[in-house]
Amino acid sequence: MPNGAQALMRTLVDGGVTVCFSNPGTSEMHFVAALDSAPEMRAVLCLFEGVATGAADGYSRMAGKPAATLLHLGCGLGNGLANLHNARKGRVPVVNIVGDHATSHVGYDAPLQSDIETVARNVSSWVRTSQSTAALCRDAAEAITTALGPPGQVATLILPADVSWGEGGVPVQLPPAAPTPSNTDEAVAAIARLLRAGGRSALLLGGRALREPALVAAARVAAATGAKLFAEVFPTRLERGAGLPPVERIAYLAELASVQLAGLDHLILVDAKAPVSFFAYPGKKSYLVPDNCAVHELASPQQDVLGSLEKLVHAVDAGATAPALQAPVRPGRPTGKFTADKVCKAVGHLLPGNAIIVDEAQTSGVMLSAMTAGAPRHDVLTLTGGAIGQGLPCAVGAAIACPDRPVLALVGDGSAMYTIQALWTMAREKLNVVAVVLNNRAYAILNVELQRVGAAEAGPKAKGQLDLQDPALDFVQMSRGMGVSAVRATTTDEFVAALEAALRTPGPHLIDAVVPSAISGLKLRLLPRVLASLAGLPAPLGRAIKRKLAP
Ligand SMILES: Cc1ncc(C[n+]2csc(CCOP(=O)(O)OP(=O)(O)O)c2C)c(N)n1
Repeated sequence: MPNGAQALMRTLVDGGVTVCFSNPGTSEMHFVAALDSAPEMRAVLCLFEGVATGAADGYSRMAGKPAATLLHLGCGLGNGLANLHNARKGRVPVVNIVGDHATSHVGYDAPLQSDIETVARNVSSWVRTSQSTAALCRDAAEAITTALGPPGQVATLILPADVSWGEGGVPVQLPPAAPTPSNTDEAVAAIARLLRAGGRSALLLGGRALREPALVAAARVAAATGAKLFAEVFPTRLERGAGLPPVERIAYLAELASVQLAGLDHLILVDAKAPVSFFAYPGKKSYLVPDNCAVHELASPQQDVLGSLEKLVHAVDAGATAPALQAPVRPGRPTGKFTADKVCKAVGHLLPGNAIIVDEAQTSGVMLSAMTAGAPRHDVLTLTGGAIGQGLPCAVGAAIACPDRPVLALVGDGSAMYTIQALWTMAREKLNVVAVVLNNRAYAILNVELQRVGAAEAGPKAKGQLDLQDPALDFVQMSRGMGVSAVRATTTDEFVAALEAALRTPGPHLIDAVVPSAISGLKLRLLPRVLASLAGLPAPLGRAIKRKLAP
């Protein structure tokens, strides 16, 4: 008979969980030993829990099934919380296995004793401390089923050491998945009626609605009814590029989102929430839906998104309507002064087909959407929960889920430093990741926010909290120190050459792109650029962008 840990391993593997991003300690040693009992389980060591949880998030977004994490008690789980938060907000399935002291040891308040369940609850919709070896695999099967959803969720199984080492574990198979209902015919018909009634309507697509089949269905509805298509601000996984329906993302800046949504009579949610601003600002609205706009829900996160959209296609008689599709168009090779925009332009110029872009470029990525709009089809994974330090780990997970696809991670220097250890895992696992650090030597976005919140005139101490110049971070040395080849680019030509070389050479590479901050002279420069990156371009900006994109 297997012990608890061995039976758990079998239950995970049989339940489709075949990758474990781990950072273990003593209480997890039986689980670690059991890894070799299941050849199907890939174990990936991460040198910080935030890397393990972010990798599990990225893996699951691309694999469409959960990975496990292996974390060490409350402290280890706590270290991984920020990226579990991102997974939760993105409705991404993750199964955490968190080791705990043996039940007989808990009463002694040993140094690592803490209230793990309390730590877990913040990010997990399912938390259980398994009480016995006999119950363990039933608990694990429930954790996997809950994580799978819909909606995808974070489930945390706490594994006391004696439950793990106890004899008599019995693997458990997952129950057959319950069918996911689409919205009712009546509800869909009501939405179809209002779409045909002639007001100004938009579909707001989120979650699973940003995958190709759902996008095509939504684009048919849009073409047949004149409704606009929006995507949520930070998509979990957006399929885009040449040949796919283009969709305009709601802007991060509430001022711009309000412009996008102005004049709408109906906003129809498809696996998405009604838009709110990221933060509250004095005198500004938090809820961004215009006052006279009615909100309807075509598909909730619990429902069948594609099924509901297909019902709507039928109800508006759009089955034979051709969806608008993005034409192939790439920007020319960038030249001249090196800026973050040139990095984005180079990405648009060189992006290989079927790539996965992980976008944590922050202010430096303002032009990324526009520059890659007509590139070969690709997936974009974004910072769903706003907790930075997600980009490099997410790239690890995406590359493990899709070993045949190139992964390009664009990360701000500030963001990169949170989970820089991800580079070591990239090297150890020989992942095809090109990491571009947009090294503007600042927390530049916070300079914007400092102005937007209307704080008092910033003095040197305040400005010092947003400045990363001294000492300058040397990402080339850090990367090489973790086994990832790296170069620094300080000119546009150097960057383009480095990106070309990195994309054609297997294995991980890092490019330290030393760029000026994209937001100096904030009001004059940032807002027009963000506006320009939106699909509904005002004419002069549209012309300017087209000039930039012209080969
Ligand atoms: C976990 C977490 N800590 C802190 C923040 C606050 N924060 C938001 S953006 C940012 C700085 C980002 O800097 P960088 O990645 O260099 O991008 P830039 O703003 O310079 O474009 C910080 C600290 C956050 N969002 N999440």
